[in-house]
This record gives sequence, structure tokens and C-alpha cells, in this order.
Amino acid sequence: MPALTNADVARVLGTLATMLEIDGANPFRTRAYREAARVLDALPEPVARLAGEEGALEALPGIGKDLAQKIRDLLATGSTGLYDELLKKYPLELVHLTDLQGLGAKRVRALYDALHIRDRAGLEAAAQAGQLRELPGFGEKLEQKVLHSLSIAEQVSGRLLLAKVWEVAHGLADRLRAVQGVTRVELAGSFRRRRDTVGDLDLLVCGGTPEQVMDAFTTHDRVAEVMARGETRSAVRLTDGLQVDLRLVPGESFGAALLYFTGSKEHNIELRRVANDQGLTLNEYGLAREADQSVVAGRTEQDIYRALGMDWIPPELREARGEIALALEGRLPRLIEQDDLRGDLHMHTTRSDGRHTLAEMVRAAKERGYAYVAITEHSKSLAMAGGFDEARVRRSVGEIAAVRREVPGIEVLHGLEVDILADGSLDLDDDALELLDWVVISLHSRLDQPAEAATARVLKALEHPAVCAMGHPTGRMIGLRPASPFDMERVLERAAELGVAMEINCQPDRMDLSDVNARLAREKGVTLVIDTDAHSIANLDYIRYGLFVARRAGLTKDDVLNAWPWERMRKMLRKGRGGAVKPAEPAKQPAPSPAKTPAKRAAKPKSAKTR
Ligand code: DGT
Ligand code: CA
Ligand code: CA
Ligand code: ZN
Repeated sequence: MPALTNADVARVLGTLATMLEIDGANPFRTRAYREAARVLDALPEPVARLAGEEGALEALPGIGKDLAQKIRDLLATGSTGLYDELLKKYPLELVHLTDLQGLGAKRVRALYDALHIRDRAGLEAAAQAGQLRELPGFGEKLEQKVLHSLSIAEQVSGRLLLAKVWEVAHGLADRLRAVQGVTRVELAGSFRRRRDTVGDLDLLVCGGTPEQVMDAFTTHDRVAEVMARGETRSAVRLTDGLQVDLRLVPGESFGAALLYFTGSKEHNIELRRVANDQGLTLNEYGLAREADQSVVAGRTEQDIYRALGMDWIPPELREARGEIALALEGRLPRLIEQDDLRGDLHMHTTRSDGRHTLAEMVRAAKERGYAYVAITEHSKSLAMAGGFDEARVRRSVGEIAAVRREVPGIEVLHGLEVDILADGSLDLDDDALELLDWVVISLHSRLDQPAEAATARVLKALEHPAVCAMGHPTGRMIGLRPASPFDMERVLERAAELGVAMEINCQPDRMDLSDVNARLAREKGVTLVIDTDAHSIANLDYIRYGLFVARRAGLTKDDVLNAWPWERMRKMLRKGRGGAVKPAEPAKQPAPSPAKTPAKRAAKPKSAKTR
């Protein structure tokens, strides 16, 4: 029985909450389970260790005697009596229907009772037959929404977010590196290309005896099932369902194997064609002469690319999107790196829905070596998230000034994440917006608007002269919520003209803009900004996922606003607008008062000039 991780236990508790909801249980009870799941998910130490200490579980917030016992049962047996009982009534397939947009526990229950729907296939068939719209409280619109939601879920089903597998992937690799005689371990496949989701993990190992390598692999504590075990290849399934393939490869062909199993398949195919054109053959064993099969290269990727007359291609670019031609001409971009970043321009604190205080977040940003940071709470229409109204923004001015004194050595921008209302106007009046150094605008509601209305809404919001950047532009949530259908090209073209930066949001389930859209943005002349949208100190680590998106988009440090040194940022902010690369045309909207529009931003940020 493999040890359960905190995430495993949290997942079961979350599932229990949903099952209880479907069962029509007391809302207080379901909320208690949901809250406990959240607490465990955020817990920094293994819950299994706490369970061994008298009273330690009960000391956690929101976990009483009853829940503590259930957690102990779970850890000991992998289940609880209640879970088994509910699972008999509500299979997981049914429970997971609540993940789909528009379907809560009540509606899933109604589908089950009225139409005996218990899984996605049944739901899809019923929706296509027009049966959903007939149910009380459903209607045609919801039926359409469900069908759409199913089609998105399909695209990612069976795939896991990169961030979800990050730790276990590195844990496995480190474990294998520790095996005697092992000289190289690489995580290949989509993981190495840093796609936002992965289907499975592909591990390559060099050195060591097959016996010891495979033992270390199959006995990792997250392994739930050994699917295959051989001398050169094994495969396992982990507790979260992730499949991992391991291949043991000899040193002389390690580079060829790494190249092949990193993919993408499309990149491999194109590369093989380049080889063939030169009278060579390329496969996972090496690059060889067609005529006599004598080996030309194979030990490292560099050797192989070089022998083909091209530069080594960073894995993030290996998607057959033109990188092979660039590498043949020696014109690959110098991709942005972690060390290039100088700041983070989107984060929340306890003043709205973040978990750490203003001073804690600023200090954490400074400790990461950033030169500047923007604090961006929500605006008032997100009332549940503690959104700021005008009066609160005014009070915030003093709070930001205080934190600048309290944490010297880092520039603090007074920012806000302002909601774009359904009609494209902003969620705060101009007087309040004028108090800000850095305005991020975001779509949080009414993402289901039809394309034309959504485009008009975003275009109108971009025109406001206070706007510096657009946060998580499309609003997509991977596998959960589709992108707003606005006309991306038109929006990017206007953003470029106005000098509004577009965000690559690093939240692992957002990754928004996507790699494809970020690439398009750069082509249109838009400056990108890579932001964590952190709601806690730990979230600042998410920066790596946004960097991956940027690298997959082929961005250099010049394309990314928060890779600019503070001086350049400061000058740009004083001129107004985030990241103007083309001169902005005069705003079409009537300015609130002549003194306000460009002149106002000429004075900003005040802090920057004085320090
Ligand atoms: P995933 O696992 O769906 O997230 O995506 P990958 O790219 O990791 O794909 P996977 O695990 O099926 O295979 C790993 C790599 O092996 C893939 O990126 C390229 C290579 N590969 C797999 N099948 C083929 C194939 O049929 N032809 C070629 N040329 N390469 C392949
Ligand atoms: Ca894979
Ligand atoms: Ca694979
Ligand atoms: Zn945010």
C-alpha cells in the first residue's frame, strides 16, 4: 500500500464533500469537508507524519475529532467507511460531472434521478438528444454549455497539469540519480518540452544495473501499480493515475534517445527529413550514414544537431513551428531565462483574497532578488474576494507608502487588478484609477458572451488611458472553462498600438496567454508580462510555468516587460502605458478632464522619482 500524499487525502475529502452535496447532506457538513481538503492541500508537512502525533491533526484549523479519525482511516486503509458507502451510491464518474461548467451537485443529482445519467458518455448522449433542456431549471442554453464544456474536457482528459506532476517527476529522477553507477537521468517527452499538460512521463536513464535501476523505479512510494518490468524498459502507474515510462539507454546512444523521446513527434519527423536529405538516417539509436550505417553521432543531442549543420534547439521550441529552419540558419532566438526577470507585477495580499500580508509579499519578492513588484488586489465587483472600492483604494495609498518604508531595497508599485465590466467599462472611477501606478485589467465574469460582444468589451476596456496590462487575457481555465471567444488578433493589434502589455499568467490551470497566443502577441508587436498572480508566498514559485510558456512562444528578454531593468520600466511608466512598443494614438474616449489623461501618468510613479 503506497503512502498517501497530502494531495491524495485532500482529493478524497474534496470528493467526499461533493458526494455529500449530491446526497443532499447538511451544507455545513459538506463545507467542513471542503475546508479540510483545502487545509491539507496547503499543508507544508506530510499529513501522515501529523497523524502519528497525538492531537496534531485536531490542532489544524477546521479539523475536529471526526474528520481527524477519517483522515487516519484514509491513511491506514486508503479509504473510510463513509467513502465506501457513498461510492456505492455515487460512482466517481458521476461525481466528476460536477467539474463541468454549469453543473453543480444539485443538477448532477437531477440528471441522475430523471435521466439515469452517471457518466460523461451518458451526459453527452442525453444533451445531444435534447433531453437536458426539458428538465426543470435546465433549459437550452445550459444544454449548449454542457456540450461545449464536454468538448473541452475531452481535449485534456487523461492529461495532468505540468505543475501537478512537477514534484513527483523530479522526485523520481532524483531517486534514480542516487542509484549506484547511474550517470544520467533525464525527463523527456512533453514534460521536457514544458507543455502545460502532460499525458505521461518519459524517463531516460544511463548507467547502473537493470536490477537496481528498475528496483528504485518500481518501489518509489507514489507507485500504485507496476504495469511492466523488463531489462531495458519498465512502466508504472502512480497514485494520481499518471503513467511513467522508463528506458535504460547505453551512453553511446543516449543523446539520440533523448532527442527521440523528447519529441515532439512532428519535430522528429521533420528532423529525420533533414537527415535523409543529407544521406543520413536518424532514429533513437543514433545518426548514421545511409550507405554503410556507420554512426556519425549519438552520445549527445548537441553532437547530432551539429552533425546536421544546425544549432541545438531548446526543447520548448521542438514543436515543428519553424524552429528547424531557424536552427539551420543559426537564427534561433535567445530564449528568456529565470535570471532575466526583474519583477512580478500581479499579486494579492490579505487585503483582498491573498494569504500573506502586504509586507510579507513585498519582502518575499525582494528575497527572490526582484528589483520591483506590483501589488494588485481585486476591485469591488469581486466582493467575495475582498475587492477594493474607491475609498479602499484611497486608503491603500498610505499602506503602500508605509510598506515602501518598511521594506526598502525594492520598488513597490501601487497596483490593482481592475475588473472589466460586461459593457467594457472599468470597475473603478477615474479618480481612484489615477491613484495607481500599475493597472491590470481582467475578465472575471460573463465569459460566456458571444464573440462579437466580447471583442467590443475588451477593445473598449483597452482604450482607457489608465490601463497598463491585461491580466490572464482569455480567462481560460485548463479543462474547466473555455477561453472568452473575443477576436484575439484584433485585440492584440489594438493592444500593440496602445502600448498595453498582455500577461502570461503563471497560475498552472490558467497559463493564459497560451504559448500559441503569446507567440501571436509578439508577432503583433505586443509586449508580454509574465506574472504569478500569487495569492501566497509559495505561489511566487509559479513564475517558472509562465517562463515555460514564454519560451515555448520563442520570447527573448526584450519581449518581456518584467525582464526590463527598473530604469527602463520607470521611464515607460512615466510616459504612460505598459510596454509601449509602438507610439500610442490619442485615446478615442473623451478624457475625464484635460489634466488627467497623459499628463497624469507623466508624474508616475511618484515613489520611483523620489527614491
Ligand atoms: P504526452 O505524453 O502525450 O504529453 O506527449 P509526449 O510528447 O511526451 O508523447 P509520448 O509520451 O507519446 O512520446 C514521447 C516522445 O516519443 C514523443 O514526444 C516523440 C516520440 N515518439 C512517440 N511516438 C512517435 C512516433 O510514432 N514517431 C516519432 N517520430 N516519434 C515518436
Ligand atoms: Ca509523454
Ligand atoms: Ca510515453
Ligand atoms: Zn489576480
